[in-house]
Amino acid sequence: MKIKFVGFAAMALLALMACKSDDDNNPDGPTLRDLSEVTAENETELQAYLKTHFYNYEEFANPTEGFDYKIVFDTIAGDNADKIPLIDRPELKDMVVSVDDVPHKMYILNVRQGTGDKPLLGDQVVVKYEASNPDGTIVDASAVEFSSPTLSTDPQQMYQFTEGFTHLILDLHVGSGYVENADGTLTWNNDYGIGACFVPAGLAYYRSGNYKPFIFKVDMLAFNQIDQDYIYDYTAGGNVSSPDGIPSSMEDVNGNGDPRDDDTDGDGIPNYLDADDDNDGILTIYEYDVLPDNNNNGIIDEGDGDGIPDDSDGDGIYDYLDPDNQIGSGI
Ligand SMILES: [Ca+2]
Ligand SMILES: [Ca+2]
Ligand SMILES: [Ca+2]
Ligand SMILES: [Ca+2]
Repeated sequence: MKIKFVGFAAMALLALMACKSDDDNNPDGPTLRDLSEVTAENETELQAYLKTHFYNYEEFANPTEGFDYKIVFDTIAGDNADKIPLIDRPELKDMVVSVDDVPHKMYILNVRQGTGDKPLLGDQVVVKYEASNPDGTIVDASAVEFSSPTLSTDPQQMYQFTEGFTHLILDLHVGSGYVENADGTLTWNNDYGIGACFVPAGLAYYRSGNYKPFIFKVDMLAFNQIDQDYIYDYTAGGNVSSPDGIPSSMEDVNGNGDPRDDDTDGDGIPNYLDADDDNDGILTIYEYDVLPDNNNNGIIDEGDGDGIPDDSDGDGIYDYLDPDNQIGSGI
């Protein structure tokens, strides 16, 4: 997929990353308020917002010609006194996410599901978004789409997006694609996922000293699988990219939807970043199914052509995750 980048969008991404990379352990970072206290305040503010505001659900249900398919929030008052508050909409759901053992309640408003597939954690996504506070202040927005992996290449960093924003993205499906215009711009087919989330600071920018709850709106346009493994190269004096043929989102060995907690060899590098998942000295790519020494049929470790994933020593562990057998043509 060909995706256009522009300077403004790239800057917006960097701003999000800079905020997220701040950390409790950073001696230069801000002294943070108590997380439980901030979360309780934010929950009260979000509840009040969701009870006193509605969104343009009638326009989405019966779109007039020229409707731009943007979510608009407004207060329930005056001419709008009879509107259904956000908190009572069937398309609003809540979930609880723990941060430092403090439960955080967040809300996802899934306005339109999208007709395509949905991304997994670790995929690269293309979205349009807007970040604001409940008082209406728009903090950050990309008028055009930008692209970023949802998993950082730094295993210590949770997400390149904030956690609340990531949960929204993972709830939405993409649409059927786009048309490329004569001038190179893209027009997305009008069937992509549209949603918003309402999150306390702990799932937004608490770690950078911003204690306000956030509202994120997202148009979910596209996603790609990416392959992020790296290896230390003594010649280069640092880590170099060494894709192993398995997309990051597929390196979720324990199947919990999160590739960050799968570290087969226990060396502190999760499999999605580890070019040799079982640390047997043979790179995963040589024990998997992508190079000429295997038959490249898309089945894990299917090297001998019998259609069954190879488990050479019969212990129930695929070769590429099994340190006590060393199958493959070499390193
Ligand atoms: Ca990989
Ligand atoms: Ca996992
Ligand atoms: Ca590892
Ligand atoms: Ca290996």
